[in-house]
Amino acid sequence: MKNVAIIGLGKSGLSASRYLRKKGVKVWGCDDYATHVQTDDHLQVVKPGQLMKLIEQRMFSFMLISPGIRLSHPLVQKAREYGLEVFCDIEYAFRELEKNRVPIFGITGTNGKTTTTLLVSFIMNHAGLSAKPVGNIGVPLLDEVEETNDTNFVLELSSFQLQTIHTPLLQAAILLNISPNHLDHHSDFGEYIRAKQHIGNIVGPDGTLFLQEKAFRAHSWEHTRGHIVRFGFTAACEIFGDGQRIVRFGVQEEELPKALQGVFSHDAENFLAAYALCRHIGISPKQCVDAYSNFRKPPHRLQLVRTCHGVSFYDDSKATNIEAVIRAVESLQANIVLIAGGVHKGYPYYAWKSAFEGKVKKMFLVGEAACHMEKDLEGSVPMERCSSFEEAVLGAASMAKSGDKVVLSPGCSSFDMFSCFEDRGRKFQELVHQI
Ligand code: UMA
Repeated sequence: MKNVAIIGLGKSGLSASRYLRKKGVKVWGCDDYATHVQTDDHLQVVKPGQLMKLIEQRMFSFMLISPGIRLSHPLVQKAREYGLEVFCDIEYAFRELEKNRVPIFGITGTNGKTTTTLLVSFIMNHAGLSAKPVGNIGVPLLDEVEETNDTNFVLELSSFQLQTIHTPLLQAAILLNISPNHLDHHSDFGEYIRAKQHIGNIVGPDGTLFLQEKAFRAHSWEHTRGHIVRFGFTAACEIFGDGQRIVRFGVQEEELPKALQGVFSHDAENFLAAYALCRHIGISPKQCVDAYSNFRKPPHRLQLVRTCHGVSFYDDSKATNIEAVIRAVESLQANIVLIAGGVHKGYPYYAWKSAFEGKVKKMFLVGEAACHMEKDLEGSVPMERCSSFEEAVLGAASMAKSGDKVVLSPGCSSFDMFSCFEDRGRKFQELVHQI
């Protein structure tokens, strides 16, 4: 019987374990923190020290790591020292799917990847193609791998996952944008950039990488395997929106969806990326544009929750990095009361200084990031540190005047106070409805 080690027994680890069980493989699982996973016939849960010994005894055929496991993790280091192959559940799924010739489209970027993954799937479904959003969106790919898959997989990929995917199986891919994020996980910004760029190397032969114009200009792409097609807002791009129409390879195609005409926002950019990919596989311009008018963004993305006494409350809990908060502030008119903070990810907040000028009237800060924000933004915007999330929301609500916007756009992860960003957003909405 084959033996495989899995590190991290969360969503990805348990999904891989279920899949391997069906193949008759014995799984040895290990988690540094979780205590809820029980040993059964096919999953033997062991302590890190025991797993270390089993690696030394050359017990395993390979090691699967969950996305949240750093490559510097001692078990990963040990595995590599013993020549054991280490990769994530998606790489394993790719190896399984390689023979099936299933169309897989990869989507990554610092911001907008979940929305774009859903949008691409939505347009495909609208055009009569079967499509399933999978991956970082919360659906482990291995859960969907079957003997005969007859769907298009639209695969959201994080930088964590990209680091250990090598099989070039993507039919096409989108890279939406790159800005500093996850510096608590990656050794530096350079490593994060390389992980994101790597999506261009896992497209198959003749595969295309649809690349944001700004990212194209900011980084070097000479080693990218995929054929690069740029999308954006200028005529330098193969696919661009001029505020009115979409131009593709020099041909004026459909008018932009009404909601995106005259705007050059990240929503418009996400749409152009989805449009580029969907046109690439033969979906008509009209079908892409028509689908967009029925598409609803997932919650917690600058979602208007309620307007009360002239104050609008926005839930942007998904904004877990610097750039996402800047986008939120740019999208709204002045007089913003901003609730920010949570788990500090290791980057400075200086970029907010100029972005907030004349727009953000006060910040209410929570979590361990609060002291870093106070230090980095000193003298630029009034700030108040709060001892709880409730205190921040109620404080922001009570100071806001008619015409103001109270915005939860944390710029940080939520794990110090919540189980996930959705949980934080739900709590915000609940408090807002009580006001
Ligand atoms: N763990 C350890 N040691 C460590 C770190 C983690 O043992 O050093 C254990 C934890 O105790 C936990 C398990 O590993 O039990 C969790 O593994 P994980 O953090 O890799 O999370 P999963 O539950 O497998 O979920 C992952 C993605 N999570 C992360 O990348 C952090 C989910 O993305 C994804 O939906 C899921 O796989 C299915 O593909 C979430 C996410 O936050 C949404 N992604 C980040 C983002 O979008 O910014 C990258």
